[in-house]
Amino acid sequence: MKPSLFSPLRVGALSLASRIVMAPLTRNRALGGIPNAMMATYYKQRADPSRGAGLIISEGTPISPQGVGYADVPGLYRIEQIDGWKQVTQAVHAVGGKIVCQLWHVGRVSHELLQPNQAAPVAPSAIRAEARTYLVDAHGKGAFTATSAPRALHRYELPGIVHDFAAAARNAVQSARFDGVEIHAANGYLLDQFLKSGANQRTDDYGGSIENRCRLTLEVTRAVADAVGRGRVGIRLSPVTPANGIDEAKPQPLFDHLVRELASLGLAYVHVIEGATGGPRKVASRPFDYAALKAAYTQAGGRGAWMVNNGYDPTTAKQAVASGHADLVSFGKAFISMPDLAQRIRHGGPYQGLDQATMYGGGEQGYIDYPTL
Ligand code: 8OZ
Repeated sequence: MKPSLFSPLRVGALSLASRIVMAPLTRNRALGGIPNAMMATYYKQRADPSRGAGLIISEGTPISPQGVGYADVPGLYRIEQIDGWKQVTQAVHAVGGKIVCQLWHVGRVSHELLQPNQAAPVAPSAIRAEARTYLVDAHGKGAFTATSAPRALHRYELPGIVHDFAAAARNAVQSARFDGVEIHAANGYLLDQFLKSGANQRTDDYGGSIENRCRLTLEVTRAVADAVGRGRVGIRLSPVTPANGIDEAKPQPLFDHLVRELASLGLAYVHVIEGATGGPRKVASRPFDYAALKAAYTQAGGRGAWMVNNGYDPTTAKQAVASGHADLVSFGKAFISMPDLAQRIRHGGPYQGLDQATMYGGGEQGYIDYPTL
């Protein structure tokens, strides 16, 4: 029988009740970078797999102070942050849910005011991102602001970044009790900056060839898999997104190579953003064959679940799973405005729209007050 959106699936070490995944969503409500009770409520509202998500991927979670690029995002490198996340995972598990933590280093998508000692953000090369970040002023008012000029990372700093990813993964699974982690290698952040030649002009063995540009992402993935077990690790990729000013002229051979290398690591899943993140599913200047990408992974022995994202609606999501295009589909904005999205899909609606004004920052409004059926 063909799988449906509502069929269970074993994903690495995790048993999921459905194929409906809540995508990672930055919400900027962790004051001072510490997860709070309001966040536990938000995730719990979406966690019951019979009505909400079969799997929740947390919002991007900085692995180190240097990895922070926005105000009020919840990190995972201080004891208070681990304790804050524990409340979240406990609330999710109490209703039978599953949650993995998205491990995030923003690289050049940051601002000096967010960095330790107000230093320049770090990047593969000293090339500024055509992007904006989100700052909060002394009065608590948030605003999008241009990113600061970055400095190029020294080669001797890279093992420290690999270490920070692995340490955060341990904090997530062993201390905060997440069911696993997702490595954020998408959307123009640090790992995507190393992958793509628009941001990576290095002349050492982390730049230039496809093999070299994939090196940091693969080192991070191996270290994280060693830290928490490969069955608890996923990775998120965005081959053609222009998010945060990132660009790659030849994405197909780059990502085909990357997923072939990932295939041998035995990960739980690969999560692919098709097209422009949160926008059009096609980027005219950057054609890409996602079926070929999946085939490259499978033919190289990849057995992880294949998760797709971006602009899916109930109809196209059902088709994606029934046709074998994907094993899992993640929904972002739909899960903000519909905590019981799975229930609504099962009943054919009604569907509830999103209030854009309350997406980033603020309090309970537009966060934990969306109604269920
Ligand atoms: C929107 C606003 C801030 C961050 C991503 C973590 O695009 C993000 C993000 C999205 O992956």
